[in-house]
Amino acid sequence: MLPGAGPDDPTVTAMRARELGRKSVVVGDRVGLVGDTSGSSGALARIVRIEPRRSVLRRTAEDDASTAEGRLERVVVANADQLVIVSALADPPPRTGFIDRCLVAAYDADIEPLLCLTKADLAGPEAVLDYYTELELPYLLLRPDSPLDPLRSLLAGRVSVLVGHSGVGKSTLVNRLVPEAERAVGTVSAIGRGRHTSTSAVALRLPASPDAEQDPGWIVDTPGVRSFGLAHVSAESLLHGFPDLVEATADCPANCPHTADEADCALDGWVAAGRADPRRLASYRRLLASRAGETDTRTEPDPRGRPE
Ligand SMILES: Nc1nc2c(ncn2[C@@H]2O[C@H](COP(=O)(O)OP(=O)(O)OP(=O)(O)O)[C@@H](O)[C@H]2O)c(=O)[nH]1
Ligand SMILES: [Mg+2]
Repeated sequence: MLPGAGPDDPTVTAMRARELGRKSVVVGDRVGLVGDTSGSSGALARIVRIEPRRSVLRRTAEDDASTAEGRLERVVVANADQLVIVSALADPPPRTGFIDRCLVAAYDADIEPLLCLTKADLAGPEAVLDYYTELELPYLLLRPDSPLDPLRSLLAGRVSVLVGHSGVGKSTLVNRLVPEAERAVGTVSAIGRGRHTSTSAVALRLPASPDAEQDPGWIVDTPGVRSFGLAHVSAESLLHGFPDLVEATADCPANCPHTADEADCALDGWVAAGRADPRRLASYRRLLASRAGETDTRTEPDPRGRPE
């Protein structure tokens, strides 16, 4: 969409120009165009420049930077202001380990998180919300008939990217917000996994509401992911995803690795004194261990103790 273009203006089709070299264009990029930008049928413009990115949301296939998969870094989206972490309350069940990873990625990329708990018609949010009580994490509960105004006002004026496991209802939500989007919606199999219905990320302009003057914003639907690898985030930055634990580390010895085998790590005393939830510390340490290649990142416990 061209700068200043309204929702009814034609979409311009453009291809990468040779000047770009090996730089890849990702969803959310602002680009410089030359050529036919009329948007008329058959018109083709060329992308000659990528503007500096305000934010870059990345993930790796795995956590361990010493493996090929861990080094394979993907830019999920550029220039996002808000990371909407979509988690179903059932079918598939919520995984706080996954949400924690998304929070780390959001803080690392300087993108504000918003937790959207979908399928509230199937299960209650208590277990998930209890786990996050010490964080000032904004959240919304959604069921198929929920009014969307609260969500729309949180999306207004910003670029928001939806992330979550397959089958949690990202595309369902996008279709409710942008009916013309007609994003394909899949079913969830008997074992509670989605079928990876969406296969590429797509940015959509949200429709303007008649009574609001504000820019309604943009939403990016992404394909479901199994995990959110964090090999690109330093051990120190991992802690930013755990604001409820950060304060305790002021009392740690210099260069404390914060691992369970570090006898002087102040995090144990902090949790023992009831100042943070022990499950949060366990989750942080699982991430630390997983970055060091010690554990399988795919076995995160369910907050309700249900095995995967
Ligand atoms: N009961 C219930 N079902 C829902 C809700 N939201 C979505 N679903 C169903 O969940 C299934 C998966 O929805 P999708 O929107 O395709 O999920 P997705 O997150 O886009 O999945 P991928 O594209 O595979 O990543 C569909 O059968 C939806 O109808 C909800 O609030 N309640
Ligand atoms: Mg989808």
